[in-house]
Amino acid sequence: MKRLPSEFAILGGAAQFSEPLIVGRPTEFNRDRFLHRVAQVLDSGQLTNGGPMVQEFEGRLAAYLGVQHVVAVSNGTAALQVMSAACQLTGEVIVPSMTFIATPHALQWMGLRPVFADIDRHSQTLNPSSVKRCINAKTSAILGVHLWGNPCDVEELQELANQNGIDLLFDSSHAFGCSYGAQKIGSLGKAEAFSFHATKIMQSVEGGAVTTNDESVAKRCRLIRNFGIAGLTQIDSIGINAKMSELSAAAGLTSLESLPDLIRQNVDNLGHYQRELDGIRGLRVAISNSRHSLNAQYVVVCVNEAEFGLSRDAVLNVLRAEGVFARAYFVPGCHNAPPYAGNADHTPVSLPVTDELLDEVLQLPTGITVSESDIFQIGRLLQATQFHAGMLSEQMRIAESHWHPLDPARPDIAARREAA
Ligand code: T4K
Repeated sequence: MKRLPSEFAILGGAAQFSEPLIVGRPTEFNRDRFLHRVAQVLDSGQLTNGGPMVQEFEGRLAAYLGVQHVVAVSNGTAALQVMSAACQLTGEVIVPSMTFIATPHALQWMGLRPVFADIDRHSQTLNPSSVKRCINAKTSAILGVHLWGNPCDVEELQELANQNGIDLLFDSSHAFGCSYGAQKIGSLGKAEAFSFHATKIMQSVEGGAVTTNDESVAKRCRLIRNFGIAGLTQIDSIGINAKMSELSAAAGLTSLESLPDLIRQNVDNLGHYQRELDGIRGLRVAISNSRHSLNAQYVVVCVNEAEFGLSRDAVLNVLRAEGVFARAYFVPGCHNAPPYAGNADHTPVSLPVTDELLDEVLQLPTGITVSESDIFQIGRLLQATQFHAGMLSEQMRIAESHWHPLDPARPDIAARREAA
């Protein structure tokens, strides 16, 4: 326990963790099984273009998710784009601003207009009454994001979509392995898009998938991801190269096998965080409705500056100096980023909850490499930070910030990366 402000690493004390704990560290999977699959791919001579590994991966995903069609693609952004094209979206698509920038960028890149609606404070997913205010004659779809794995308010959004004759789609990049009530996420709405990026609980290094029970959407997705090619001498539509490689599918299959263990560890870690952070004034672990089961891949904490005594950004700096590389996803908020910032066409309604949460949330490290003892130490660190908040705030203003030696955000390390 840090007893004096001067013991905090941000003010020059020793860092709590010499080996940093990282949000987004790729999850380990069974190396032998992966290498065995890599050898199978190399032996087969089929490295990409819809080989047996991708087909097996799609089949296993469909069985796991309880959905009829899975179309594996090269990454989550491509999944969003292929899904939008296959659903023949036009004009405007309503999305939350509290999401990774890929959600609106994928649409904008397709010539669609992302329109930002506000979110619900508790689930941090689209607020149906805000969505309703964004719908107009140009709207072709609502694209909900199951943020942090919290399911959207599917029923209300589906009702809105039905009433207005528009599609309901989901960006499910955070929600692999999560459920909406008893139903696995992956078969909701017209279609869902997943990311299997290396930082995700279910990963294929780079990769993604569109999942759907709509056969015609699945068929169009398969065409679009492969240049619209339907046969050796037949091209049926416009398309792009969004294919998943056999090596990515080999990684994905291996990752899928370790998923139950990873979810178990993450859920345990979330419980440890709740216990250790309970009672720290101004901190709240954000968790969604208990009737849904989560993969707990993100541990999201809200910092109430007035109660805690330090802003979220100050807490982040204190933690990072100690070797706890927490993040503030998704600052600055998509509606504050180019090309959307300051454009009422993208933000026709106010986003008060989004703006509040963008100032409050941070994500703490979890996953298989984060132990109960690590979480105990992080809890103690946050407790001491709150206890010394006044002094820390004062001294952090005066003193030069000290960085963890391995922090990639350290100005000299960041500058070297930029130059390279
Ligand atoms: N929709 C949503 C809601 C999403 O969250 C995402 C992706 C997408 C769509 C698009 O899917 P993709 O097209 O990416 O498949 C990361 C990921 O790059 C991104 O995939 C993810 N969301 C987003 C939430 O997080 P950054 O900017 O945090 O990445 P980076 O490089 O800072 O890595 C995070 C930490 O992990 C770092 O401390 C380093 C560490 N790391 C990372 C990688 C890749 C490693 O230790 N090893 C690694 O190989 O974006």
